[in-house]
Amino acid sequence: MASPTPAPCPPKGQALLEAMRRHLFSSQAKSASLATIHDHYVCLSLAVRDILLTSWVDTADTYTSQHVRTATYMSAEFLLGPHLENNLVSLGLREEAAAACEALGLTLEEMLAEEPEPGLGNGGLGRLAACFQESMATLELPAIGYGIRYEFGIFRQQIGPNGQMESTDPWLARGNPWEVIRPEWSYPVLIGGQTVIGVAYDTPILGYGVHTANTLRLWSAQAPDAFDFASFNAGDYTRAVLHKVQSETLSKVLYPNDELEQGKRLRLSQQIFFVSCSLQDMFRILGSQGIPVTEFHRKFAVQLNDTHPAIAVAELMRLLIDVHGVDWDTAWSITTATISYTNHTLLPEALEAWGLELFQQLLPRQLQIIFEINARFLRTLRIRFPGQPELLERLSLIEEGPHRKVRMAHLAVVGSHTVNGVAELHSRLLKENLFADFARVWPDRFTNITNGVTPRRWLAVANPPLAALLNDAIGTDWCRHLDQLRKLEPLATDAGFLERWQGVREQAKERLAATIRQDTGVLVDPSSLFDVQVKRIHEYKRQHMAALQVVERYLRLRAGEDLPPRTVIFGGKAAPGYAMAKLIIRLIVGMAEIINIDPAMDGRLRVIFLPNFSVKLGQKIYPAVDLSEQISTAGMEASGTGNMKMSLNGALTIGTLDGANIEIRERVGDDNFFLFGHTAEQLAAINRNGYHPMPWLENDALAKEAIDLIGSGHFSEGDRDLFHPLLANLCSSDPFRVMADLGDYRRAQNEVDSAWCDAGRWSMMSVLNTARCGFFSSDRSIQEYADRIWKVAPVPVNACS
Ligand code: 26Q
Repeated sequence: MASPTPAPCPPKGQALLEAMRRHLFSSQAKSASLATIHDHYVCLSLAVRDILLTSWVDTADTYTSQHVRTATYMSAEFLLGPHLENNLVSLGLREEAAAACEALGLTLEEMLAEEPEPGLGNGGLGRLAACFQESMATLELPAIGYGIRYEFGIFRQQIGPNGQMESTDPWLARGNPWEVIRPEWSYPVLIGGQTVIGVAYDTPILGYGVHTANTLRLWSAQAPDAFDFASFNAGDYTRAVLHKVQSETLSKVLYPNDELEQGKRLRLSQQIFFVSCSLQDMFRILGSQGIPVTEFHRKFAVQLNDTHPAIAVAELMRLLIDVHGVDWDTAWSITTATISYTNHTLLPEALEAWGLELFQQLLPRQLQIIFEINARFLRTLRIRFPGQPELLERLSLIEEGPHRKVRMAHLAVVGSHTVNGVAELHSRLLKENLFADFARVWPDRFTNITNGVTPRRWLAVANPPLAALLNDAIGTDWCRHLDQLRKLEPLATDAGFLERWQGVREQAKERLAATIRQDTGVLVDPSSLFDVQVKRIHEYKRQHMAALQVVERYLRLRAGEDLPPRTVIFGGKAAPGYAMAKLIIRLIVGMAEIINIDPAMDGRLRVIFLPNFSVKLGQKIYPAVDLSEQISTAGMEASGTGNMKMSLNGALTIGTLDGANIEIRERVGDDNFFLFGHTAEQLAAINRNGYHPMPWLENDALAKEAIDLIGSGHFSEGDRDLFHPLLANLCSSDPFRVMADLGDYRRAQNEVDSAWCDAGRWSMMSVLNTARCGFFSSDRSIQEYADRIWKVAPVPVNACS
């Protein structure tokens, strides 16, 4: 039989194909006969890189020659996810790449699967930084992202019978075709009396459908060349090398804690390291353009992503005063005109505070500056609010007591012109609670900018069948102007369209079912309701409440109740030192083990814990979600962004009035959202009267039965002690008010079951969720930052080279 003729390669595909062949020889030094899949992945990436370099170089040229005002986004985390497919979509080359791969006997899917993802973030905050980079490029805004090039990103999670196990993420082990080292841009940073050098590594961030490619600049720590020359001369070679290794550990690993665990010396060193390098880089750019340092704030707007880079307030002061000879008052006006700060949490235990001794050891000059900022700040307060020493103590940059500490959030607020929260409720609570005193002092400093997600990665890349259906139904504008999704509304009652919608959703669910089978070995029914909670594991996010609900469902099914088939899918990492979060994973795994083999379930309940939730896995999960679980204790989730990704892809939400859920519900309509639970205000009132879970539990036979079943060892091979800490916590203090919301959660879940049984109505609600979610584009968030905070305008880039 004749071999099948290869598909004809389109012209651009032809160019990609030739570039791939060339790189196999010139970059990988191989012939086709020896090439591995990874070699081919590298070649395709390099071929794509060759194409995007034009935009990158032209963008840098344009920004330099036009002396543009520039936004810089400082973040300890950038959870980028894989680059290849995103870059292909931005360049409009996805089809061409698929054709080029085919011509080589490969598939684009295999290539994409080869790419290790840069997991340089923990969760929401890091992913937000990545979405924002992409939106800034798409909106043609001059912007630079500054962060740390961690050699090891967020740990890899494996799931065994005992729950989570961690292993390292050596994402750079096989090289990284997406970065360029810039050894000419490296800066010294003095930490604890020793100098560390930060070397720039640049990654291009392409805008969608424009010629702009901005830069993400990540710093890697290097010991200085003449490192510890003294001990080397003295013959202590080994000691010199050890010291060298020590200073290079600065950018070794991302701390895997979000919200919790503090006070680590290395963590503070990481913060000053990347902040100082970034600010020195800005001074270098200023100088190279002949702009005086007193114009710093006209050239740059600096956004602090939470308090992790808040040391920038003191470091910018230090550089202005000590290095550039500016006087204090001028330096302070420049600093506060430059910096703005985004807060991402209300949880008091998550607020960064560094012990004075540690600070003094590592950063004595910066501490001196902080004391001076504080002295001047308190002086003005004393005049404005005479006779209120408690107020001054509450506002001070220094927390008094036996262990005095620097409050980084206070430093950030005092050193910024604008402070924003990330959803309306969160921003209101910031003003009413966490920063209430500051809001009295500076009422106009506080504002809200609700988070968003990029529709390129979270719709066009993650869900090609949905993207194609949208293109067909409402044109292609939605990808740059997500509000255009509104045009879908009339189609929500169009039978023909709903059928195609169903088809798209089935495809996504079948794709996820295949992944589940691969990753867990469990077969799930793609026609069952996919009920999904993926996010970091945290008590305030209440995965344990969802787990209790699953146990209740199991009991009801065993008792013969007729409930529609559900597949309940969990995913997310627990901080390695967070015992309760790990126990919650252990519970879900134990439940899955028993429930998935129980013949009494008769295919009506499956429980899955998908290991190693990541950007890559998220791209497979979000499109396949029927029910989005957003069930945090009201007032605790600053915004959430997974909620937006799911709703955008047509999921219905079951959720509390927390974070951006409130705004999602307002937009999609209360008929298309399953609301339950106490509000933040109601919980505050309950707290004032003294909360106890027992009265709630005593009136709830089903909840008691579920808790007893867990306590009996049913999901732990007879071990009655394993889950004791979790159950005892729920029944005694229940800090996250699970028991207060459990009954109403069950009611809402019952409504979900009935709604699911009317497939036509469910589809209509699904369409309306997508149609009404355009607001949650990160383009809209970034437009707000640019207009209201940064005052940065677009600078279109033309092809010039
Ligand atoms: C702090 C000190 C020491 C070590 C680690 C940390 C640390 C690291 C990461 C503290 C917090 C984080 C991450 C926080 C985070 O992801 N917050 C989430 O931000 C999202 C984007 O705004 C919101 O949508 C989420 O609601 C919020 O939880």
